[in-house]
Amino acid sequence: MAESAGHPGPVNHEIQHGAEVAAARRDGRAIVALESTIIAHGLPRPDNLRVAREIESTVRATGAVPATIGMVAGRLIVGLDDDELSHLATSDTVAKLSARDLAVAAATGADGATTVAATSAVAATAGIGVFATGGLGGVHREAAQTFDESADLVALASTPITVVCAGVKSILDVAATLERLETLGVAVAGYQTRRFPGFFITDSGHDLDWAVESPEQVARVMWARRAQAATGGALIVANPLPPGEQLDPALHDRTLADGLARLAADGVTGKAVTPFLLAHFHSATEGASLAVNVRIILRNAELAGRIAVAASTPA
Ligand code: PSU
Ligand code: MN
Repeated sequence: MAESAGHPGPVNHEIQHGAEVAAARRDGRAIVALESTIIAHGLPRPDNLRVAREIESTVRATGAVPATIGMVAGRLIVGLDDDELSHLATSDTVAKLSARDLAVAAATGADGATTVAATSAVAATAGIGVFATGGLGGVHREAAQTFDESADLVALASTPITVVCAGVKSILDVAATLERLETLGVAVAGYQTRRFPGFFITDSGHDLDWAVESPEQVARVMWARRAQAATGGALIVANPLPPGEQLDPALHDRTLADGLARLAADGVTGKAVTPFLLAHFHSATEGASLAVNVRIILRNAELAGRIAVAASTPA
């Protein structure tokens, strides 16, 4: 059962905490926020529910508590329980919720999965400092004509949270996304690397100014940012897959070219673009990209758990 501060009136629009998260908050334990869009819209069924549970157990194994965020019947929940997680993983009427959609979805009693933008905003409001995902949204190819840039970028510009990811999805214009992150004041550091990862592939081909070497060092960055309070933006910890675990780069490039052609042919636009391309990868690579996608998320969950534990331990 979700727990909340309570509020008179028929519908409670406050953020509700799942039992495990509520207890972790009381005990001052490390918490890692997790998004639900990857579960509802990013990963194919039935693997999605199994993976959602695996992400949570990976976080628990580090000593941190997982808080998967999502909306069930208009209730915004930090720390979905297993029934709620199963519902979002299996229902056909789960909306994809960016930050702007949260209030409308709550007031209309919708079921929804939160993107990076929405998850980070809700996590920061709930006082959670670390969030793990697969790959961020960013600037789409053709954005110069379509203006399709993920709301993840602007959300991260004003949300004080550390996001562990494998870069941005390789379906995007990575160079343009890095430029926008710079403009928006979002800090980016490679985890044990100065190359920006390419999501399914280890190296996007772009250099980074900063590398962080350990969870403890990321915790020090978080403390320094809090002490300076100079900006309220996010810190991205870009965690690449080891080269031996990446999707074969040639297969990646072929699949992407084919997916982009189909996107144009089918006239897919807007928020359907990301799920369409991810689904194309998973079917065209006969599951190879899915296995890689799952590895990415689990590795990020593990690193995020270690960072959250380090950040909750006095220096
Ligand atoms: N990373 C993944 N799979 C996903 C996404 C990210 O490995 O499904 C989701 C995230 O929720 C991200 C969203 O916030 O895609 C971006 O969608 P859009 O490009 O429509 O903003
Ligand atoms: Mn978009």
